[in-house]
Amino acid sequence: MRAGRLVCSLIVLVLLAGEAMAQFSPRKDYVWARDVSVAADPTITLDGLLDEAVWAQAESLAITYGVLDGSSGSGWKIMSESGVPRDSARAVVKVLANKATNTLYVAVVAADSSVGGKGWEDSDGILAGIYDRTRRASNQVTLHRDIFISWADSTDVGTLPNLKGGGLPGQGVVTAAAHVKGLSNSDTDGLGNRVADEGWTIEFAVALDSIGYQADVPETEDVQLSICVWDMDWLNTDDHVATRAWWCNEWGNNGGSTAARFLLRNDVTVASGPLPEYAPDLVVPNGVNYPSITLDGVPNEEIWGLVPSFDMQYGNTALRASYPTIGKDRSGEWVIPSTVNPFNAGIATIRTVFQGDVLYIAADVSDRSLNSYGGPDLMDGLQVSMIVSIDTLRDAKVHTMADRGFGFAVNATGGSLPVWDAIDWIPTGAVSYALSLKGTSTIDVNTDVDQGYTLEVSFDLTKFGYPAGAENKTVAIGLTYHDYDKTSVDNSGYRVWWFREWVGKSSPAFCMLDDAAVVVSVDDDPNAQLVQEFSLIGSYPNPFNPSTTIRFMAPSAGTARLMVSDVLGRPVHDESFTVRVPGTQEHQFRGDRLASGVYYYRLSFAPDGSGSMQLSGARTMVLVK
Ligand SMILES: [Ca+2]
Ligand SMILES: [Ca+2]
Ligand SMILES: [Ca+2]
Ligand SMILES: [Ca+2]
Repeated sequence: MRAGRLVCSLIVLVLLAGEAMAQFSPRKDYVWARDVSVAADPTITLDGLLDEAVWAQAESLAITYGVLDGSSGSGWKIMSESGVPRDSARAVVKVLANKATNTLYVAVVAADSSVGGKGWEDSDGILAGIYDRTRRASNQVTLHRDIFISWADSTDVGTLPNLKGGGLPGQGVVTAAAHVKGLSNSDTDGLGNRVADEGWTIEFAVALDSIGYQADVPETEDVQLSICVWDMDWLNTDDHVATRAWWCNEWGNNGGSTAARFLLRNDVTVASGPLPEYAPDLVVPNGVNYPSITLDGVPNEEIWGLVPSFDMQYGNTALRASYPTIGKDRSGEWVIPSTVNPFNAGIATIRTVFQGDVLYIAADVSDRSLNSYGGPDLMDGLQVSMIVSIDTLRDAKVHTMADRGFGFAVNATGGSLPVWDAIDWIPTGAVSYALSLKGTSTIDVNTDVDQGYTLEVSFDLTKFGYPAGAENKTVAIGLTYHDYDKTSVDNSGYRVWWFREWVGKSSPAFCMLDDAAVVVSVDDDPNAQLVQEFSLIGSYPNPFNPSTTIRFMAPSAGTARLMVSDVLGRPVHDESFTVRVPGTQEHQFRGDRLASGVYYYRLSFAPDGSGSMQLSGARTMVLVK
């Protein structure tokens, strides 16, 4: 113990106030819904007319055929092969909320020279999907309500669109009304002369109670609602053509790609002025001050011990509930139905950092049964799905950004096996990775207990369409941790995902490689006076050779004791030492006289003069010589 010295290393996310925040790349997958309950007249009458004064104070966004709006899932398409759109789909979406009635209001204002339609493909209107929290199950995260408001079954001249969809209407979720500027379902004046319409307006309300959202809350509520605008024109003429354009997701939230987010917060009102920042789902810190990471599968570089982490584990609903924004809704798990219990879910600890144009992801996985790749349901490994910002890889028909899934699996010899898109992208240098087994782990041996593996993956973002040196790059990713266990008592295959399970499924996390979030070490602990209780932080590096540093927090001066045992529980080290000053503590442990292998350690702490003693849980460290 370096007695008496307040030594610690911790991450400082240097968020330079003001200017640095303004450099955040604007994300395009959300819109704020201002509360109208504070307005002099908060009444919104659902009649398709936006003549209420509060609509003039609504936030809005444009959905326009042929225009990229910056959201990874947005796109457009033409429904016929031969037609040429002259008056393609375009609309402005406006949004409000009323926290007193817990209602979301949405208006869609479309410009359209030929309003109406008939049949599924040949109609005007919107297809939207709203994520329904009340229908969520642990392994079913995409349950949603379709909102389909169109002229699909309205063939008579002058009729208005129908409201239908999954669970609608009649269940009190959505109420809608429309108004036409022109003559719907007819393109002529009855004398054979073409008559152009001006457009249509749809005004609808979502009863938020019915789908598990709350508008009157102090923290941001992320209502997941995407909108696709359908436009059929000149149905009975040679110019007949139908087009669509969508914000974030073509098929509602049941489809792949991105969930659009309507944001609610009780202090964001029509009177509250500038809108708050909406933080990224994950801030990836900047490792510019540290040596380049060596991609050897062993995340023992100092910087890996300093960056934040999060865990993934099957069956851990509390953990999932701790994920940011829509990660609470979209993260989930799946298990092979025939799985034989008992089943002992491991933990994957994920860390991210970037250096220059390279994004690094490290996983530290505890796994008692390692097995070589036998398919997506029977593998040990990690999958990273990523929306790729390369314009040449956009889908030729729907124009959405490309979506790729990179799999990194344990192979039969204890090394690594690239799967799915990793196979094609590794040779280009865009993706690199290495995997390392922990301790005495073996592959496909079902009579022992393994410890798991560690993984380091890198993505050269210049090969994913990002300009070299670009500031504050944003990346949409999802992570899936696959675990297959086969022992004398257990045969289980499952996967756990953070934000999204697969390519093309549900919504990725919006991650920002924040130039200003610089990882630095400091020889001073500003939080030392705030330490309330004894806690063991962990050891770095791990694996180690020959020394590692154990960090813990002490609330006062006292005596600490470090106890180390081998995998069979035999003590190999027992040492007491004095803590002179409260705060973050470091204690070095050397393994010179020990053999390679897995060791467990626990720490106890007795505050001076208290007569009591606290004991930490056991942790694992691996000595590799
Ligand atoms: Ca109205
Ligand atoms: Ca039309
Ligand atoms: Ca390394
Ligand atoms: Ca396993």
